[in-house]
Amino acid sequence: MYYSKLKPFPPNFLWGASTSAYQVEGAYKEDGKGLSVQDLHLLNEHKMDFRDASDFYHHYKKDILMMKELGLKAYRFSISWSRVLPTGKGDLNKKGIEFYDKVVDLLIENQIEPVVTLYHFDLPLKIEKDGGWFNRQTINDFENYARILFEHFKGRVRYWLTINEQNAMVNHPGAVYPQGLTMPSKKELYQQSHNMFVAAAKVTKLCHELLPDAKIGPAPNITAIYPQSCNPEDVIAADNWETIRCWTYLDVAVYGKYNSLAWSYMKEKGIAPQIYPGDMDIIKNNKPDFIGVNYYATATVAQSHNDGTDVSARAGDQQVMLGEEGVYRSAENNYIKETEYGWKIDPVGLRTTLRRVYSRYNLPLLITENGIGAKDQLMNGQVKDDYRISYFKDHFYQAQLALTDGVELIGYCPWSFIDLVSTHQGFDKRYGFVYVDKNHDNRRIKKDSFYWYKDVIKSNGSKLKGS
Ligand code: BGP
Repeated sequence: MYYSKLKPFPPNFLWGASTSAYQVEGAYKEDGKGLSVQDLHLLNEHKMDFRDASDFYHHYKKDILMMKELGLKAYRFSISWSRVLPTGKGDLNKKGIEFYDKVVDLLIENQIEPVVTLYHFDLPLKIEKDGGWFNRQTINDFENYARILFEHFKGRVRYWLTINEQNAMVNHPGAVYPQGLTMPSKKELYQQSHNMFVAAAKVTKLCHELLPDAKIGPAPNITAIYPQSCNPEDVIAADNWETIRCWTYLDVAVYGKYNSLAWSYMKEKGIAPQIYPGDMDIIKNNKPDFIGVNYYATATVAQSHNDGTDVSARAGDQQVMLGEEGVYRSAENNYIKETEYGWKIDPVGLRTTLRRVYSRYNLPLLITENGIGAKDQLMNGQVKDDYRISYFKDHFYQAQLALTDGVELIGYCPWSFIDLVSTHQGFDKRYGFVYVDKNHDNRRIKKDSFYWYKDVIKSNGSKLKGS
């Protein structure tokens, strides 16, 4: 639909940027921090490990001042559970929580709203070894950890995210099961996921009780799935995968019940989780206040052949759809360009995704991740990332169109504020507005996109147009 006039971004729009603890902090065992599953990532030619990351732990003051210079209204980051509670439970690590005190206070001092993710892929290793999310005790441990944070940051943190990309952890468990850990079966993953739903609902309840002024929600990886053609069988395949990959997760969180198609799928595959008495009541009675949307790229799929060839051979990550026997096959889409890492660049898909999420759930939406990973080059002290500027120009414009469509979009936190360790490609793949020079003591260099984004925020997005 075309509009003669676009709705302006609201005056309190949360122009932000995102990171996660294990991807930026470094200091992986400093000041009493316990190990998380992410600390097991091994070095190889592409993947540096996460032990040093962007060394935000030692650079946070300068980094937050750069956020201020950028004009950020919000900073979405995660707290490392094992920095606060080294084994995931038991005694509080005072120095660990003090680090987050300093971060939160400095953000507030600079009028930057902290948006805190409780758990972003970095389960404390001890908890994982005791059974991880498969063990129902982890639900209680997560609740205790959240209680500590809610009580501690009361009045300071008003936006909370429960679990980052629960759906990516089910569909691409490699991100959270580095070498040295046993990869669970699919059935176990679905049980873990069910336990996470219960944990998120309990924490949502706690947040509402302890922090009546705060808002809390999930942050799944959501993307519209296109059918390869108007062949009705392709349409069914797209519906299958969009439901199984995306809506299942939000339907449980928001409506308090499993999507019927997703449930039929789980039954057919023999992976339906065991639901314990009281689980669905807790979930149903504790709905999120908003939905965090991590959007990178749409995907295109075709009808299943169901002949043993539906799963493609190429290696997958969270945006590459591999196909699933009897459910869907991955397909090409010649209308859409892609990044050098094979992720589709689909700004219009962002508008479609936001419209679909909003019309299904009618809750305010916060874009908690979106961005382009690239092999940025530092030359003569500069990073000329015009491709990133063009990416965000197009995506911000489509977000404004979604706003005009009526979507209640409260903010946009691109991934990422600063270069950080990519989940799959280490430091080769950079996302930040700020470059981290790994060869010179992690020094920071503002990229061209930093200055461009600064103007966007300053003008509250009033000069945007798609390229
Ligand atoms: C999301 C994760 C982030 C981040 C991002 C980019 O799925 O929530 O933690 O990693 O994807 O992905 P990658 O690092 O694999 O390029």
